[in-house]
Amino acid sequence: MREQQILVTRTSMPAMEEYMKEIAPLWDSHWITNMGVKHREFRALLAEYLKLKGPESLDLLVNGHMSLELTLQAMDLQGEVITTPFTFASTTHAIVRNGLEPVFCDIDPVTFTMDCSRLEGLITDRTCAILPVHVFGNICNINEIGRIARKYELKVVYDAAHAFGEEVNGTGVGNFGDASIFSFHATKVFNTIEGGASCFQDPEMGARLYDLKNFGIHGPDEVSAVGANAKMNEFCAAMGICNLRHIDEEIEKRKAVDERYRLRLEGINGLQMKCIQAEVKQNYAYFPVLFDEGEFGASRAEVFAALERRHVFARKYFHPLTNRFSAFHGKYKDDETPVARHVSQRILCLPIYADLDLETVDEICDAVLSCSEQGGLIM
Ligand code: T4K
Repeated sequence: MREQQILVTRTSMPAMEEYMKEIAPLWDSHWITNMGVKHREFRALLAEYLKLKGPESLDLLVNGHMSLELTLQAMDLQGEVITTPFTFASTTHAIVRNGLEPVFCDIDPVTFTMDCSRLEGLITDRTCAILPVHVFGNICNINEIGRIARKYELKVVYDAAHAFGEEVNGTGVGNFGDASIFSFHATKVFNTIEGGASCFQDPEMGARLYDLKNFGIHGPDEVSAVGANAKMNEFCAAMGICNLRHIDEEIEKRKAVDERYRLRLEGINGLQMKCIQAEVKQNYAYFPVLFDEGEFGASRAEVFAALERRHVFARKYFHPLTNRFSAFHGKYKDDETPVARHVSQRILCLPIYADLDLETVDEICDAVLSCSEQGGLIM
């Protein structure tokens, strides 16, 4: 059996020489942070790639989480924020760390994004914003969320950590809502080692965000706001510049992995694959699969163990739901989000990354199918 472990993802990196060439000028300038040349260049390139109005519509930050936390802070919100519990810790923590109250909306059983039919029922006179997540790169119902937000005069901040480079009918996802944040973490489709960005519509909000990421400093003699430090440094920006050159190629390779999974797992009873949204240009960030034990013939735990025996480490993104975190000491309940609970108990993200070869994808599919009577002959 293969000795090498197959993990849920593997960081995409440029050739070492390419990165060395990109960072070499930093040894001449000795300017390695505080919005230097690489930061400015990367910001402009990124705005173009993401199809934003221009570089002034986005800011670069130290990671996805701080992009989200400081974006909420820059909006000066108070009260309740409607969000989803089917997400990474960051989404809920960004709300709570701003002194805001998360209100959990259930999710759609197909896209796993916020179920908009439940949204209006959760709005109170304390609601100030909606924070939906384009989870796994599945795009939320942006039209319905926009309609409801306008009706009740609520802010909308999208957690687009998983949706880098995606488009809906040709519009870059960073253009939706009042703001959207991206994560450029090592585990993402596109990385800057650690990093993130916030895209926004209101330049005044953008200026407050800039203050929050750079101590409110406006020159050697002027500090006009109380901010933190969440700037992207020059080495991370340089990594972004390199990785952006190869991103389309990387996404194409991921697409081939996605297609192989679909070819092998299509039509298996009790196995639900990531949905396809016809209007979305996808990035193939994740390959989530939902197992219905009754119909498939094996539980999520059994599939997980079968993969593990073959040194394949799938991940239970996202389990537990954030409204089940012990950090909240039972304050929130997952029985108010039964669909999210159902999905969270059955989901497994199978490995997907640009360099994953199709033979290994076949091995993974064989292992999954071997758990079910439907694939019982495959060992
Ligand atoms: N919103 C959402 C919806 C998010 O999913 C995230 C992050 C955020 C906001 C916040 O963005 P950041 O502040 O992180 O930029 C990982 C990531 O750390 C996290 O970025 C990501 N979501 C989350 C879904 O996944 P873990 O705890 O699962 O990571 P870890 O260390 O177990 O890594 C997973 C796999 O990735 C490893 O098995 C192998 C591979 N890997 C990992 C690292 C660190 C690499 O190939 N290279 C690496 O350097 O959280």
